[in-house]
Amino acid sequence: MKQFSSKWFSVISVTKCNLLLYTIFMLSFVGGCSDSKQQLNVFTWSGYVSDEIRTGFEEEFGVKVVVDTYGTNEDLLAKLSVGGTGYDIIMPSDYMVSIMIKSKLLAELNRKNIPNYSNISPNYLNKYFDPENHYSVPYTFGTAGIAYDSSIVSPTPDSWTVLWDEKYKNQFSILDDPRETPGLALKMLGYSLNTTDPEQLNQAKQKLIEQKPLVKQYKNEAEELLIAGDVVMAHCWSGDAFRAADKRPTIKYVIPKEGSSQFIDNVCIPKTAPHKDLAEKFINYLLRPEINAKISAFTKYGTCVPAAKEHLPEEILKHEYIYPTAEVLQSLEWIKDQGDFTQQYSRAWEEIKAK
Ligand code: N2P
Repeated sequence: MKQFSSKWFSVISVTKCNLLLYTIFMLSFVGGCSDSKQQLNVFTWSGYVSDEIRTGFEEEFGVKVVVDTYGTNEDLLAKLSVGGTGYDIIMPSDYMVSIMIKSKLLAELNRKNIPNYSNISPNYLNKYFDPENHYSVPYTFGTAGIAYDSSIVSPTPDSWTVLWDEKYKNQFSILDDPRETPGLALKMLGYSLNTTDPEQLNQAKQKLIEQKPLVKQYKNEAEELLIAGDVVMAHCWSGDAFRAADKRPTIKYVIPKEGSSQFIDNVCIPKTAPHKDLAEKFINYLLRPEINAKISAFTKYGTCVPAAKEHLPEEILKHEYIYPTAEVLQSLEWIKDQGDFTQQYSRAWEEIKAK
């Protein structure tokens, strides 16, 4: 009897043990499932996709979103040109959309999968860089200008020439960008930032070489530098200036009187995207008015979705530089794809940096 019961006991233990193994197996399977969730790979500018936007999409669609960042359109192009990056979503600016269309790097969007496309204001559609928006959907728009700490920089800067003032030696940063940076010197000299005149570009290059000993840092993510007080001025993109001003209210932004650049950044899907369907769902999500409002509030750039404005505070809607006045708009140029001459810009910028 004793023997019998112990036999039964061991049978029960084996069963228990199996149950335990089975449970472990099932748990690891479930864990495995979570790892094999579909993944959306986003490649974008820093400060463009907030954790809230990312996790909101992850939770609603049961997927994982991974966000990587780049600093210039040219870095994005270089990465994409080598192919097979695994990226599903990218956010090139206007002129880069046109370069990428010509280079056949973008997938055509299936508008049927993006019903919220109809939320976009026609003001931001059918632009020269993608005349029928077959490949791009506008994300945000902004400008480049000068952010400055108004408690230190005086008088209030109104010209690009302040970035050549010895007084601010080692106290300002300049964008590290083969189009924006020569562009600022061209504007200061009174030329178009799209010049194809080698002599004008050469003058701009000399100016930037002359400026170099005064520059603390060439950097595209100026926000942190401004907040930390590492610089008192920055040639930067408007959103970065306004985000810095949130944390350090003495930071102000100005578009110099000689004029500057403006951009629309766009959401596109690379031709090599592994998850095109999911990418279109993501684009559709970004175009929901309440989501688009969150994007504008976070990035401090303008919204292309009029219905998003209902969810935005006055201080953003009335912001003189987020929605520039007609006078400021007149002084702004879009950076254009200058075909073969584009290389001259990149070369000039490399030469300046190598000095
Ligand atoms: C980065 C914003 C960059 C926009 N914070 C430039 N197109």
